[in-house]
Amino acid sequence: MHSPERGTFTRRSFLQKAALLGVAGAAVPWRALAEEMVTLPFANGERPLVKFPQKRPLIRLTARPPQLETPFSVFNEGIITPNDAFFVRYHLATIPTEIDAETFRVEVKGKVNVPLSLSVADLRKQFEAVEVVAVNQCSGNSRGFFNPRVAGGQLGNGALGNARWRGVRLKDVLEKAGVAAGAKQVTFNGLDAPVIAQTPDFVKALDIGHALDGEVMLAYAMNGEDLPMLNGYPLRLVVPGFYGTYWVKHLSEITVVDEVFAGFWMSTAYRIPDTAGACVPPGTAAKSTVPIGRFNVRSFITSHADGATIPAGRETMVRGIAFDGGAGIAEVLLSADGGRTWRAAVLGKDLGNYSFREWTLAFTPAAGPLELKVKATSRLGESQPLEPLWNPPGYMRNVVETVKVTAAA
Ligand SMILES: Nc1nc2c(c(=O)[nH]1)N[C@H]1C(S)=C(S)[C@@H](COP(=O)(O)O)O[C@H]1N2
Ligand SMILES: [Mo]
Repeated sequence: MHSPERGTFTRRSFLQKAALLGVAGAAVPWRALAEEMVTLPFANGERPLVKFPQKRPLIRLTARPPQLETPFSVFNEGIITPNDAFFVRYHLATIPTEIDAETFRVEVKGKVNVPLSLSVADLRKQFEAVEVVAVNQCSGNSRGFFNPRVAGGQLGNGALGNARWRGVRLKDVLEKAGVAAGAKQVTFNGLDAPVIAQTPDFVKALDIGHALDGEVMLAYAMNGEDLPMLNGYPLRLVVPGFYGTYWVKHLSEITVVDEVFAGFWMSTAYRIPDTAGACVPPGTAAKSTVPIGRFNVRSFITSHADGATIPAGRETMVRGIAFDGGAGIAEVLLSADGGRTWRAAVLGKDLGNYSFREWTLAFTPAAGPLELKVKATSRLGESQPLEPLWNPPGYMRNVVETVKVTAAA
């Protein structure tokens, strides 16, 4: 079922053993023994937990390139997602596994007055350091729950994470280069590359006004450490409130352009229906599309998994997270009766509008089955639908989540 891994990455010792035994590429019986499996709650949801460099065992969607989900229980351990648990998403199979920070440069070019070539040390020396706590979420997070199902990585809810990013403002770097009149967009390219020339390189674009808003960041650190290699070492774009697709890793080229960039990953992929809620009737195509942008509002229960048993007649603390695309969370409501009645949860520490916001609520259930539901509202008044919205690429799922538990005496 799982294709053999031939990269330099996972389970090197196993691969060496397998090679010695001459079984690399054949059906490898040790794999099932070596790997713990998890089952995401949809058809064909069986996944191995696999350890990659600098990472704890994560839920592996694909090995080449690595696509790893964070086990959901991690989000109950704290509001910041540890670097070694942070999810990983790549599109192209040729990814850097070693980068020399001494020789690494990011080029700033195109419609600028003075092109720049900057090391991470230059960025640290020449520009003011800034920090933001921000959620990075893949557009296709939770795609596996789409019904009717859609093509693409069948992700559970773990393709997101919340980190404290440190770096410099893209604005400051662009202003040092001097943006020429007529600039329309800025494109971003990283060191990863397609295996075959026919595959379009992963290049993303932001409108010039967005690139100059002072919030978009070139980040060299995450939670007080260098970026993990798999999360973009030594430099990545951080676009607070925007889907992860724009957060280009191993960022090596920043190009100011005087047109709307037409590359594949902007003009064909990562587009959503141009409708309210970015949705269309299930199973239909969108009439027109636009590039995906900001997160919609989401919330999760992290303290209890589906099928959990809680004590009847005694107080239980329910806990979780909520976030949106940058307005901040105004309110989180919890229902313990399948959505008939709702109570306001207590919001935790505010780490800024782009961060996860913790929420808690204590309640005392009577014995019996319970449907817990959580619904957040942003400071813009945007909330979550009770029934899932649908679109062909399986993006932006934000239905009110339900966790079924049983209260037992
Ligand atoms: N260079 C590069 N950057 C990339 C990608 C990629 O394929 N190559 N994927 C993007 C997508 S779709 C997502 S969701 C985020 C994921 O960030 P992470 O791997 O650090 O979790 O990286 C983005 N940056
Ligand atoms: Mo993504």
